Amino acid sequence: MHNSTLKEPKKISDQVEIPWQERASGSGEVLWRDDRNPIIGRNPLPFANSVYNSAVVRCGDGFKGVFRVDYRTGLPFLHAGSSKNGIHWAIEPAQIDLRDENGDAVELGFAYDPRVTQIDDGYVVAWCNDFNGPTVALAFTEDFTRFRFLGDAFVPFNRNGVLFPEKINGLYTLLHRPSDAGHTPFGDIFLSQSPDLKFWGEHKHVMGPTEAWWDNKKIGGGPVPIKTSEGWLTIYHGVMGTCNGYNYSIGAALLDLDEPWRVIARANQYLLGPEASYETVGRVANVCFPCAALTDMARDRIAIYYGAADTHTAIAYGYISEIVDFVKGNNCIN
Ligand code: BMA
Repeated sequence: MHNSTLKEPKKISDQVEIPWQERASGSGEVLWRDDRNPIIGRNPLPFANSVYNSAVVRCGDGFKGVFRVDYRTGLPFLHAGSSKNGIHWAIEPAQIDLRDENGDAVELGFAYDPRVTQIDDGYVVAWCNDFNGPTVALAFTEDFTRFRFLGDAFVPFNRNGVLFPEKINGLYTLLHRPSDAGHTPFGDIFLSQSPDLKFWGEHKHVMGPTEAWWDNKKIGGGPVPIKTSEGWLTIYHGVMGTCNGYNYSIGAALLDLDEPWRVIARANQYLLGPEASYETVGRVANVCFPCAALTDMARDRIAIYYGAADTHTAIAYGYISEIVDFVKGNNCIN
């Protein structure tokens, strides 16, 4: 991937079936859980206590992913993984092979909450990186074997970097969430653009917490936005402050296709919040943290991958058109 030779995005293959289960009869939920959840449970690797807040994509005749792996030191790092069916994942025992432009290995202090975007002739990983404190870093890969470090997009502190799947007005477009060094008690989603994934500008404010209590503390981007006729369907996490701590739920909004810093509609309530035991019990209780979505546009299906209680990886399903209707029908934007 070089600026001068940018190619058209590859067509995402709809040949590989994404994971799917039908909504239980009688359920009125707009998102519903896979009954095999959590698909990744505690202690999935000998040196790791948990894998969660991770990103998966279609790739070849199956699926690939970049996973947040929390070591028993407490520090998180990124590992690649692969799957034939999107449910059973083989996670590499070693961290991703990250190299700089000279081919030298890049060592990270910590790395977490990856998102993966298919764009141009490969995939861009955005994650929260240690750069004298957390910020958003990017890497490019074609094969999930070798990753080229593209650098830190912003100075600290920042998290929740999510790259759009195509350039908008000729520029790469990244959602991100400026923050502080700790468990940030505030947070709005901003957007920045770049001609080359290196120099970022054209900064815009997208949206912040609302007065609805479910997301009154902070919000942050989730899976890669999905292009629909009604706008970019953007699934995000919204955080409520309670007397027992933060509560993370999954919300959705529609952003303008050409000017995605303009919010067309935003649901005034969450689509899925912590209820299941694997969401309410774990290292951090009451967390549903979406980082990826697989779509089957022909069949209107979405499978949302989310971290549960900072301990497990889980999947929820929905119909894309129903989510769009839910956002428009419960809109809180004038
Ligand atoms: C956020 C991030 C996420 C985590 C969430 C809940 O600040 O650290 O990785 O899932 O808190 O603990």
